[in-house]
Amino acid sequence: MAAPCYLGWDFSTQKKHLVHYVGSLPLKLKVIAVDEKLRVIHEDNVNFDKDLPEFGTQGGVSVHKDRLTVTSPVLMWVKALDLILEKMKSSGFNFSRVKALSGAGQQHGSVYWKQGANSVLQNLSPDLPLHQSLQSCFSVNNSPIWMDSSTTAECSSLEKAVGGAQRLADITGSRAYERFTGNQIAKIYSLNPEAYSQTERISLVSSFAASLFLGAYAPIDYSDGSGMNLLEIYEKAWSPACLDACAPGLGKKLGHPVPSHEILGSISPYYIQRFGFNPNCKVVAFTGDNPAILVMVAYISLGTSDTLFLWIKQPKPALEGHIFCSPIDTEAYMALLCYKNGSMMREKIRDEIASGSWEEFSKALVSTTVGNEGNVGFYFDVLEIIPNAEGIHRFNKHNERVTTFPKEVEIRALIEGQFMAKWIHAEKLGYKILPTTRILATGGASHNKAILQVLSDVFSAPVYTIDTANSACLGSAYRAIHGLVAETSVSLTDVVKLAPGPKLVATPTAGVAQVYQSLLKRYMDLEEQVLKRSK
Ligand code: 5FX
Repeated sequence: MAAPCYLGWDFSTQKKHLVHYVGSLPLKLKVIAVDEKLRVIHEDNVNFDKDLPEFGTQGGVSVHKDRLTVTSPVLMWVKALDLILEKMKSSGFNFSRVKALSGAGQQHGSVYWKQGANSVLQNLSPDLPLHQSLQSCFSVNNSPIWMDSSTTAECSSLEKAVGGAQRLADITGSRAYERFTGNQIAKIYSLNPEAYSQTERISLVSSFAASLFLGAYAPIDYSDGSGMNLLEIYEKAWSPACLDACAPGLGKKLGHPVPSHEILGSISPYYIQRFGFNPNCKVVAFTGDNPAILVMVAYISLGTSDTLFLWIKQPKPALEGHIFCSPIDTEAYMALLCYKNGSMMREKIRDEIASGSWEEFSKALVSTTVGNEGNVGFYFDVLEIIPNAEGIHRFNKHNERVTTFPKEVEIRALIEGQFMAKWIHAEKLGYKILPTTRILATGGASHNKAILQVLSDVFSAPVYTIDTANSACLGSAYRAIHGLVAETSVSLTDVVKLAPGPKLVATPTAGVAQVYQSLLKRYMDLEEQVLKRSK
């Protein structure tokens, strides 16, 4: 028998920059195969816009006239899977080698299966592509996705129904967010009650994709389920109060959530007959794209927006950021914080005062001292998520507002400020920096050593980098392997030992911890001031 391999699917975003409001659209469906030594042996993708022009999407999505409603055609995802499997087949990929598969979906997006769809899934004809068999299986053809922000009214009524924003965060890990699935379902129920009542099952993009491989409705996993404003993150069960506030009979339509490493079953006979998959190939629960890449202790994506992922044992849900159940360890949690003024802000300052050159920018940064001699800055070109403030605010060492800083001071204030903000808000969500903490930096700025040094100093932890162009796919392939052995208490950390390791790029400078201890406290107080002024 040919050597086994594992597939990781990515039904999410092209670049792992996790940009909530700008750029980075879900352009492609991707797959990676790794062998037992975790070497990548095959990669493929389908570009939604170019390969499936009949759906008329831009970046795989359709932005509606109100600019707030954003959807993707559900059949586009199905057809993309048909295409990619055919591509793999024609390239000679040996499907019989696949021992297990798993995958990632963009978080929060939802799929509405019509009455009877499960039986269609269970009886797929191997002579037809999936999209032909499934074309009448959806009660809502355009799936709301994570970029949608049209449900402000539903968010308010959900928070009200459960006793306020903090109460909702305490139950589900997040206050109400427009893109979170419960609010999207509530909108569908109120605008189109008929479609809602015809719906037999509601999947997330991740569990929908798993259903396609399983040939039956796949359950939602705890981790992706935490992005719905519906799951009690400690009990790991749907919250009756949240379900009732969103739509009637919702619990039944969602099915029971499962641990993220659960083996859901063997692959559907359809894939065995049509592509030559091994009948023993296992489908491991799919999860969200962000959870799929959480394989390290702390993770900072320095993309267009900056995103911080944290591994947390005792979370403190707050009005900002999100707590999700960990996809790796059922006892742990992950926190996610997203900042809009990330790399775009750094680039803006670089262009304005460092002649557009990263070299000049870095030179200025290293020419200044840790702590910036007490000068602190807040740089929010667009309205920031955390804190909800806007504008540029500079303070000297006496906490007095100043209108300008010299070039070098400005650059250090920007970088130190961005990382101090992350540290402070991570701490608010319950994150503790331990001697074992490692920070994994990815995205554009992860190539800039001077910036990473500041990150390491502020967090007092070593910083590593990895190439993450395919991180959600790779994370999914590793999770497929982990799913097979999780029952024997092998941890994901053991599984990924063979993976190409992250590269150490910065360690904390001796003696700087004290400098930041007092500066972080000041930064927190000044942030309060900035927030008050922005209101
Ligand atoms: C996370 O909360 C998000 O909304 C995004 O990062 C999506 O998961 C992107 F797919």
